[in-house]
Amino acid sequence: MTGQRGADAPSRRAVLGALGAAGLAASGLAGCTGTPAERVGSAQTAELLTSRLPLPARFRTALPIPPMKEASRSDAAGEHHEIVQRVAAAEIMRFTVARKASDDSEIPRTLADAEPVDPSTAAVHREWNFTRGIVHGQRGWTINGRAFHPHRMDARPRLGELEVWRFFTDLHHPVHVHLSSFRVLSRNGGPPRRCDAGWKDTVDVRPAEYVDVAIRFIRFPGRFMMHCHNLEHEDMAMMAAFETVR
Ligand SMILES: [Cu+2]
Repeated sequence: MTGQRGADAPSRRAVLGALGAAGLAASGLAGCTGTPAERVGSAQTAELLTSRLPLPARFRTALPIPPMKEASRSDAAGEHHEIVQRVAAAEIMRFTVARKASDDSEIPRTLADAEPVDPSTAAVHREWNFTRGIVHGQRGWTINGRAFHPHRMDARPRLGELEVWRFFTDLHHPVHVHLSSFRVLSRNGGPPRRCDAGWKDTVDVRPAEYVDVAIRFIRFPGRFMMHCHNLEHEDMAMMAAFETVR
């Protein structure tokens, strides 16, 4: 966040950034400043908004979190628990707009030129199926029916080659890939959503959906991860390791 918690702010444009580490990251900051806000960047794990602050005003930025019941967990004794998230909103920051300031800032119509990718040049297509499954004999979450194992490489992408990865889901899974950002090509075979534009580190795959992304790993050979960004799911084995090779 720019500014400080509870601090005075001038009446000019503010940029609010939030890095999310919630169990389920389906949340948003939109509208929280009391003035129209525009999204200038987003991934599932981070959101960037800008808004011109009115004078005088006091407002709080709150993070609305939809009520949800999601995830289940088995504890060490094998006992099964449903996790119910009841938080409706969390207050994360308070502003007092206390002094006038000139501001002729404008948001450009185009924020950045993301170079086009041509999926027809992809060297490899891979499919990743995010579903409930059995993890060490208990209910958990799996990718392609398998629980995470740190020494098993589930893919070996060649550095520099374009790949198309298709993510299938049973329920809602925000899919996060380490090392390289990717571009969302399509959802359920149709066009991507508006929020899919630009480079992404995570794609929010909705229940019973499949999403195609184009990804190219460059520079670093080694072992990396992909996983569902829902903490309860990644903690219950919904991760896969892959190794980039030359
Ligand atoms: Cu998940």
